[in-house]
Amino acid sequence: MTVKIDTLLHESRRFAPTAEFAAQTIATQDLYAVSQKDPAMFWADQARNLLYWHKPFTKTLDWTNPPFAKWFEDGELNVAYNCLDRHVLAGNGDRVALYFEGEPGDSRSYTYSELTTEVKKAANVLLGLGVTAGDRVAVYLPMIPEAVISMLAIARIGAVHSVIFGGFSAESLRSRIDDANAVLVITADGGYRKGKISALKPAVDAALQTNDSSVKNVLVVKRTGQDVQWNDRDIWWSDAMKTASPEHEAEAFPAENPLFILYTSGTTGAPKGILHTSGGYLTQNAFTHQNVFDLKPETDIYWCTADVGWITGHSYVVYGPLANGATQVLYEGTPDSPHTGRWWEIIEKYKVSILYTAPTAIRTFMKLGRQIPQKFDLSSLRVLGSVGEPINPEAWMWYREVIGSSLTPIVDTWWQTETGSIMVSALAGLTETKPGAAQVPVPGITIDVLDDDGVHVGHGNGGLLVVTQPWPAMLRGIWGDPERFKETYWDKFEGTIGAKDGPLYFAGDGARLDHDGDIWLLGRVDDVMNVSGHRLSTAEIESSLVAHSLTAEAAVVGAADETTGQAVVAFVVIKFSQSEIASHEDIVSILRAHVAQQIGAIARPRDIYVVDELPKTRSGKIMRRLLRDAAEGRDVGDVTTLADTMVMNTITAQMKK
Ligand code: 6R9
Repeated sequence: MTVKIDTLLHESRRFAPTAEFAAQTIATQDLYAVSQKDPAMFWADQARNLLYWHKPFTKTLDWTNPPFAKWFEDGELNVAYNCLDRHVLAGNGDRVALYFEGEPGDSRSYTYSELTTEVKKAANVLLGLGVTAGDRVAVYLPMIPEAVISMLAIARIGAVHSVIFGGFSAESLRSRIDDANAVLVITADGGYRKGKISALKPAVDAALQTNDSSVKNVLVVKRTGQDVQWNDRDIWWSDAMKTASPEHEAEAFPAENPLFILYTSGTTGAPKGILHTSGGYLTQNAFTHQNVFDLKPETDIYWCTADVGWITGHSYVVYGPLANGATQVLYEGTPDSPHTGRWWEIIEKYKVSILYTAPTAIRTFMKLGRQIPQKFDLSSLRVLGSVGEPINPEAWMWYREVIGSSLTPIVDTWWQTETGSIMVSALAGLTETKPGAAQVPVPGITIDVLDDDGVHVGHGNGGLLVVTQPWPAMLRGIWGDPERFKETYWDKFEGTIGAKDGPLYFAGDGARLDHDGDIWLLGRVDDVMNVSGHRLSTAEIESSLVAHSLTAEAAVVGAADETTGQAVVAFVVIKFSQSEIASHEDIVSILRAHVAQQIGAIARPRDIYVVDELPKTRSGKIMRRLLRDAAEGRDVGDVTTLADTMVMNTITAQMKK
């Protein structure tokens, strides 16, 4: 939900951590003082303290060729070794790494020793299939332990994973596999979602139908036991693992070795493959996971509800927590299966102490009512986190009062697929929090809010959020497209006053500084929507709609939605030749299904309005702003720049039909 600017400055509630909490917290105020003196040196210290380096680095940061940064360049490490073996060697092999809870209620757990063995075996399976360092491997799995095992096994041998969210369609899967030239796909027969079995393998089969695919093999995890089509290239995961050796020595790779590609929506049609590398990424994730959440790996039970198909799952299910030796819960299903108290039941069962989730989930629970969580014992919770979109103060307060017994600190963490790690957030034991504000850059990160000319906006004003200095977990580029990388993130402020000390990273988010200088996020400033914390591009959905033979033209907007933050609303003009053939209802359901099939169910428009014409400027640009007004039920704003000023009247009349 986009926070309304004018209400922000009136938010006067403040919540300091209790004295008891503050007394035992890991983070110290010192972190800010030290990091401000020399951020790069601060990160070098963190890298040395938090990670094991097979070969220590002597160079910290190379920013001589911006925006291409290199961190800890001459150092060597193995990411999986850092997440696994070293904890076992330190005597923590019996600590539980994962408590897995399947949606139908099955559960299993893995200690750090067991997880290490599984990953070693999986690494040997990959090597046996001819996967070598630098190769790309696509992972298309439900939220099951094998997803974590696969990612770590790929990292262990120096290959690059590209995890594709299980909700994406065959079409989306194909384009991502092709863009990265993946040699292997790891998938499952299916998974459990919303009380049903959902299939995954058929999408892989469809994506690989063309014979020119770079994919040589498909490893298939048996999760549901449903029937699957079988091809020569397919191998059952369990067969391969049964005969794989549990011995595998982790080899060291350079700190800048690519770790993964993760596709995310941009302002234009094709998703961007965001590239992350190893040493810097792992450093910032270990640091933020420890200090933002006040993680005590010996005693905490941590649960991040994100799917590994998103960046939050990469950084705060896999890499941050495991690098820190945390014990965590991994849950396969949806919050309401088989009943609406499922999450709270899991928290009670495992005595979860740190919960990290998204505002859209919190708002859904708010609507269902507090009596549901109140039936469970949530007293183990001591830190609550939020991520994915701005959290409105009302949801923040509910989260704290109902889930956090009016006691727990809430950390609202702002970051992106591109930033790799948390950038702006309170630190649980240190910061006096404000409902609705992400507040302060984490130590080592420098953030500013600027106007279009690159001028700092000053307290009490709004502008655009920028990162002013390189940071360890920053994206290293867009896979195969260095130009787009520069253009999207670095060109915006080039040559402005603000950029005199170096290039500025443009995040695409609006922000406001309050009277204390604290940061409030205001939502995207571009054509990227945020639906339930997931990024979707207007352009991508529009191009899917116009790809259908019924459609002549389409415009998509993100309209405010009480539960999902924003919802996809589409306006379509039907081809004249088709307009007599199908009824409105048919058109709407055909097109909704079409988008779901082409992109994935998350992109399926909430509403589709069939209209005669779209509002356009004289130069032919669609004025989405007016459509958003209409979709949100507001009076339509200034129409004077429209070629036909009456068109919005016709559209609003047609929407009522
Ligand atoms: C981690 C993640 C990134 C976009 C980002 C912003 C929005 C994320 C937020 C937030 C306000 C927060 N966003 N966290 N807005 N407050 N705490 O979500 O990555 O999927 O790449 O989305 O999400 O608009 O630009 P990603």
